[in-house]
Amino acid sequence: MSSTASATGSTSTPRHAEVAGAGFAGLTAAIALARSGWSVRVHEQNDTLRDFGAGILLWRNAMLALEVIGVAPRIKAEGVVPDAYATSLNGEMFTPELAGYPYWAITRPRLHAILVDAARDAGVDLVTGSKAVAAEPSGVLVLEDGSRLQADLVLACDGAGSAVRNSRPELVQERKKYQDGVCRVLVRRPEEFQGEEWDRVIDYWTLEPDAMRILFITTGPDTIYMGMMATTDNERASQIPIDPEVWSARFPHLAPVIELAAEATGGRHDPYQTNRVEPWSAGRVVLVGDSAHAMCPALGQGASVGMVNAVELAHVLSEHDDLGTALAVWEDRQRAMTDAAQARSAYMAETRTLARGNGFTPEVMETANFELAAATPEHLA
Ligand code: 3HM
Repeated sequence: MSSTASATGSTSTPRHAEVAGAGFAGLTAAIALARSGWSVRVHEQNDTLRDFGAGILLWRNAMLALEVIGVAPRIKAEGVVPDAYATSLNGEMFTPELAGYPYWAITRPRLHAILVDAARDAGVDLVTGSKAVAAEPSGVLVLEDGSRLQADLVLACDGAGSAVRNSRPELVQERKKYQDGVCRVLVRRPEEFQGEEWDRVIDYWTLEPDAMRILFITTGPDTIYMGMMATTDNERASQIPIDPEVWSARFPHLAPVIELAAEATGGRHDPYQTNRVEPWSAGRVVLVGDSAHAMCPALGQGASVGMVNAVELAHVLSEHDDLGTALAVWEDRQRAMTDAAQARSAYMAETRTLARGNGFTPEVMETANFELAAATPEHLA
């Protein structure tokens, strides 16, 4: 594709952003920038705009970010509030009190579709089949077909394996892999799982002879999200499609729903990993989302921290005319919260503390209670 994006930075011409990646972070940043007057184009390498088939929990911080970009009402209408968060270890069930930490559950495809609609409504140009491969600090996004797109700001929202980030040696990354990984699938909610005991999060663990876990999250009357965690060296338990035999052997009472998981399409397996990058920007190129701070899913905050940082970036850019100042202020504000979220999720993954059902301590929940600079009293109401 070719482009003639403007990059004047004057007050009369809108500032222009080129965004690599139409995931949660890229779409959220695009919506927030477009709503504050930027012209925005998003490049998605796939031929369709979608997310994979699983679910997601959205805590207060994520809901505030979604409130700021105007999509929270749809999340509330189309998602659900689970009744409780129960944990079962070796058959013993406990339900920790989570008062003060509200959360919503929704399928990832639904959240993604809501963000796509909001991006279109905000005037974002969404281009599919367009793969970004590199960026230059002068504000150039380079596509696989050789196009060079000039922008005031280039956002690399192309995920943990970000090609755009990897093209910039000054953005130094440290990667760490952990012992576990998770298969994530969305199953149709069958007749036998219509009872209200399934309107909850239920986290089933066994730790012997090795850790295996099935996390059920209700995502409404039609679907249940299943996160099936195992050590990555347990190869049969670390693959999609789900191997029903190996899972049912460890969770015999869940065999009927494991069968459904085995039939599910659109799921995926990911090893737990952390990806710390410093700094988050180089000239006019900035990393937002997993490209900057992939984290273990144990805290349920990976996508949410990306969406928060995206909304905060647009806010800071509206407060400071000078781009360098804005990016420095933004990274300074968001870095401590993000580092802490990565460290907490890594700790929870390493120690498997959620198995004991007391993982959601006030310290851990600081991420969920992060105060967004972009949120006004009206968003908080
Ligand atoms: C919401 C959530 N919580 C925990 C995990 C995990 O530990 O893999 C995944 C999730 O989606």
